[in-house]
Amino acid sequence: MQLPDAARHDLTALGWPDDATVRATLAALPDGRIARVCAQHRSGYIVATASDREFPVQALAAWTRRDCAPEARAVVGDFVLLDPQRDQVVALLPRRSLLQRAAAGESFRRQPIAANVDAVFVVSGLDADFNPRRLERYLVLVRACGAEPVLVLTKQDQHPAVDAEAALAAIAAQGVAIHRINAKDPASVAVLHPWLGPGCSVALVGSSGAGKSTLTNTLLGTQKMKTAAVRAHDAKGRHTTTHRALIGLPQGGVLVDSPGMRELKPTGTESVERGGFEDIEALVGQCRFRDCAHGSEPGCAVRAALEAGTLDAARLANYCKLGEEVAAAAEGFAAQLLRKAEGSARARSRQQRHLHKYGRK
Ligand SMILES: Nc1nc2c(ncn2[C@@H]2O[C@H](COP(=O)(O)OP(=O)(O)OP(=O)(O)O)[C@@H](O)[C@H]2O)c(=O)[nH]1
Ligand SMILES: [Mg+2]
Ligand SMILES: [Zn+2]
Repeated sequence: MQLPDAARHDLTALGWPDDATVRATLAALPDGRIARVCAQHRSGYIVATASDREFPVQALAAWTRRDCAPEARAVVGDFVLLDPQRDQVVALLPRRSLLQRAAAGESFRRQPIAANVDAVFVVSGLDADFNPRRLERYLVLVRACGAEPVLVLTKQDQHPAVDAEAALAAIAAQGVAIHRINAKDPASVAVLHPWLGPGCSVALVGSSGAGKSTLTNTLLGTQKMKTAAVRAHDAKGRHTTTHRALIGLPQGGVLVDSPGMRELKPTGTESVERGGFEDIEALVGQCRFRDCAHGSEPGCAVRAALEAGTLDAARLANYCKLGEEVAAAAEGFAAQLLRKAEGSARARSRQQRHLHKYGRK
């Protein structure tokens, strides 16, 4: 099916980028309707098509099976092909990116957050909830998914100064854009427009109370998402947003607003070095010994930087902690795959023995 130009144009309003690879994918598609997943429900999805309607559709039967890997199912942001006659998903289209974390409590199950996003706004209030170590953690996960991370620091109108300039400068030095805004003020959020527009998709992540829904409403120009004041004593949010939702913007493109995250564990696919710690990685490369533990070894460039005050000890500790978490998650995930493979091999040999004994019925 060759989509007419008008339909292709409408798809960019849904965040479908109009580049050569995508045009080739479109041209190769069989007859059907392309839709984008706006929300996920227990039994199916809410999707939007180029004609801008939102409606419920049924999931593929394979996705409802318990052993279906979470990343094999459609998630918010995915493009799917619908049956031409019925409101039923028939295929998941190839993804450009998939933002994911390890499921809370279970380190070895991956939990997709949003698919096909070009940028991720890591939203954080400049209030008492501000935590540079948490921001570094977000950057590691976002960098691993292939989307561009952008730090969006909200509540600048209430908290113009924050005591973390060194940590922010280190993040900016890794090429990450940082913007301080008042999420309630349209003029202030205009600095984010370069990431928005036809064919662009942006996911908002961050703790509860950070201002993700406030920012969504300001960019949208209407109070679509519910927001709520944070607790006075510690500035923690109240988990106001409870479902992930894809929202079309008036200028084209989409935003994905998410519930605030309590826990953000790596999946084991990340690279801490490329996740915003390139400077520490470069120092490690300058240590005299390849297996330097940065303790009492002579010629340790990491310790020298700590002593010279050019490297922050808390940031170094976070780099080490995140590295250990990524390695443990990768190991746990591999062990789980192995257990699954052994389980199915045992089941196959049981079946073979059964066939041998009783023959095929
Ligand atoms: N003054 C000011 N208040 C803000 C700003 N951003 C958010 N707020 C307020 O912070 C509170 C929490 O904002 P929400 O948008 O509900 O936060 P959220 O990130 O969506 O939180 P969850 O949905 O719980 O994850 C609300 O009372 C907002 O009005 C800002 O830049 N300036
Ligand atoms: Mg919210
Ligand atoms: Zn060293």
